Amino acid sequence: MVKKEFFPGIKKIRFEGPKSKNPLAFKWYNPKEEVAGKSMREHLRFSIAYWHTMKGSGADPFGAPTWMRPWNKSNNPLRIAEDTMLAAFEFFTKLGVDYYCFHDRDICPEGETLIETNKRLDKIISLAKKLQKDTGVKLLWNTSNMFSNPRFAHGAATNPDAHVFAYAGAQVKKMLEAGLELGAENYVFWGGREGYETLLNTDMKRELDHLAMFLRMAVDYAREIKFKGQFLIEPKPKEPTKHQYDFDSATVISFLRKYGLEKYFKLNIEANHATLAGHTFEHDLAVASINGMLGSVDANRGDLLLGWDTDQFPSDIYQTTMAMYIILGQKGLGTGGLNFDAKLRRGSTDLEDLFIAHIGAMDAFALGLKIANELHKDKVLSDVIKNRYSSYDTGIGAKIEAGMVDLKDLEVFILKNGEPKQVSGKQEMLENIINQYLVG
Ligand code: XLS
Ligand code: NI
Ligand code: NI
Repeated sequence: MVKKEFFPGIKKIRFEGPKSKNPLAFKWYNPKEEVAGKSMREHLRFSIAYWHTMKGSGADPFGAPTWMRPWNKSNNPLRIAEDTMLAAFEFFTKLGVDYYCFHDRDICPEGETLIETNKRLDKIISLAKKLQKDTGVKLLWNTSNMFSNPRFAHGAATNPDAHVFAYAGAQVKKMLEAGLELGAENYVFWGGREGYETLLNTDMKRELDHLAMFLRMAVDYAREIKFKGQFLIEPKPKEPTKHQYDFDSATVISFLRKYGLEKYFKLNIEANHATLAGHTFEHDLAVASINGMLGSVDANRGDLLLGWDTDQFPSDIYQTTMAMYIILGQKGLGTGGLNFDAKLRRGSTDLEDLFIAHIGAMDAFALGLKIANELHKDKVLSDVIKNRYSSYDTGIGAKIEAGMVDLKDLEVFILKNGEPKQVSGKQEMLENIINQYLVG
């Protein structure tokens, strides 16, 4: 059989340096280049999101699909699933990305029954396994789509109907087995429709208890089958429901702690979800990181003028620098990676646009990595921050941190020392310095 080629005319993408005019070459991402003792490739652990890159169609609520992909040509949906998988691995290897991520329903359409669906899945999973072996591409994480099928209209684990809860459980069971089979390094729970529209018909306490119970079952089953991947929860504040339960890092961490689940989970932080929650990307990364729970990243970008998840490719170097600053600060993402949960704009209809978009995103993170490393090396921020809190290193501050003083002691201190002096936060100076680093 002749090997099918879905991206003819596109060769393996190479690093050509910042002066290159070739849109199909890396300007900054040089996989072998060392930064702080590790190659860029090891630092960045890029991953492709199967749902956008392979299954996206360009359709929006106002119009039909605009992207006519060569892997969607057959009349047989199972043939399409196979062709899509072949095209995916051609894309990963031509782009030079080591990881990918998928939902169960991305890689294969559902059948009439669970048995039929799982049989189909088994076939496509074995194709994925073979292609992983042939190419060396690995599975960063997989997940279950428990939001598209109409049965999940009122949620999955938080559905008021226990029958639906059970369906979701069966689905996650299968995907944990798939994760084991494919060596997934993580397993993601993104909320889907876990949330609510109105309290007029919702028992929020019961729904949250059910969600915790569901996650506990997943942890137990993973242990039973010896699936070792890291569990991740991906916060998002709204969309598709009005109030998503996994609002942001802080909300998810307190939920996990309430139910005693915190040691089994880390967080997968998505840039556009953080901004929808009214935070910066780096804020939600930092909240996860200071709690020891930053596990992975969905690397994309929103649009400040639009109030939904636009899932654009990351291109803002300020943002990628701040993200990499936090990631380097915690010595990397461990088993996590930078997954491009991003899609082309509807009008970007050329097949090569898929490559161009990912190249730009990889370059943006490569630059972010290099600049963040310089900031760390030169202690640009850390020295200023250390100094800003230095009053806690000696005297009354040290006693406060050590828990050695009470309110009466504080009163005595003030009676003796009077008003504190005004101290500048130096924000503009720091912003100016960051710009010097960005421009180089
Ligand atoms: C949706 C989420 C989703 C998860 C995977 O907004 O970003 O794509 O990453 O279920
Ligand atoms: Ni995501
Ligand atoms: Ni998203």
